[in-house]
Amino acid sequence: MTVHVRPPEVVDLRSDTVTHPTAEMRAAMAAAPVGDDVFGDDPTVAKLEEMAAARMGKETAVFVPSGTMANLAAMLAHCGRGDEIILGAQNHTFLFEAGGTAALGGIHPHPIPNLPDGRLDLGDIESAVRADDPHFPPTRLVCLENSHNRCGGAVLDESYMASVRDVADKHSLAVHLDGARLFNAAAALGTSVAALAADADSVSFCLSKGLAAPVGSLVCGSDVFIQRARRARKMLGGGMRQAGVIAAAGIVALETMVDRLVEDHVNARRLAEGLAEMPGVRIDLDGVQTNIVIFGLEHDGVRPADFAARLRERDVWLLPIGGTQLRAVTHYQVTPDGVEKALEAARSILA
Ligand code: TLP
Repeated sequence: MTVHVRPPEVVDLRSDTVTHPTAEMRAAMAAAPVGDDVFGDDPTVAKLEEMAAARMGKETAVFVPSGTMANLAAMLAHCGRGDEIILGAQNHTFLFEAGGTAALGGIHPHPIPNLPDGRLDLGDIESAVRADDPHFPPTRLVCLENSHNRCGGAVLDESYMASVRDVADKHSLAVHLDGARLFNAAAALGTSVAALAADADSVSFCLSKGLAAPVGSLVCGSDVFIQRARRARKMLGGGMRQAGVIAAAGIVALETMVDRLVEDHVNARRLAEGLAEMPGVRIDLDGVQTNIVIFGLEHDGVRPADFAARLRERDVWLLPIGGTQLRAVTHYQVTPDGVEKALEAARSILA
């Protein structure tokens, strides 16, 4: 396998997952008190879980290695084999988690279209709920995503969450929120993550994206639910021993990296506005609400994959997606100067 060590001059817009831990995180990791967390002995993990639950306004939390495991553990805790979940066809849980709910949980995904702003139409959710009939899998769960990755980082607000809750209550369904970037959504909306998660039974969020910790996500919910998620984590091989070493970075992430996320949003907007002026670039500026910029490229001479390759030669890394689009994600290691460098490189290729 080729290892792509990132030289310092590179503007890495592939994802906010590429962020490196800060010096403060590394110091905290070195100093962290630890214990065997599967025995419940790790004080640093316990502290992180308490902080996470408090931030999300839930009773309890469990620390897991990744956002993918967080979502899967949550779904295993909500559903049994043969149950069905309603989720967006563009949701990360449906597209990019290796089909884990079906493959490992025996859970039947029922995808419905996402609106361009990441929402699921309430009527579509209701129509997707199965009647009580032996032909059908029982519907158990609705899964939402905020901010919505594939929908360009769009955010779901509290009133939308409340209306999904009403539909879910009407049909006795649970609601899981994939809040991998919920802190970005809260920053964009000027509200708290707890307010955005209030109408969800469970919420997952990632420390290793815009918050820049090296590893880790949390699932938050009621005590009873998290007990089940904890068992699911063990079954998935995610029970970790002296995990305080990585939880320590997560604590620093929550303490120091949340308030600065708005800087990433300002940088994403500048990037989007600059790109919008270039020939062939198709971008909905209103849709750029957080740190993700998804744009189309219809240029006579340059296809999206070539564009990405030529940017890479100029030390600007981003990802082509789906053949016709590209994605750029800002984060704490992308400075305003880095954005200008990316725009200059893009201009020189598309001119
Ligand atoms: N997203 C990654 C890739 O997998 C696409 C990225 O670069 O954006 N939920 C959402 C909304 C996500 O965007 C991701 C990661 C996850 C869950 C999974 O997190 P990890 O990568 O920690 O398993």
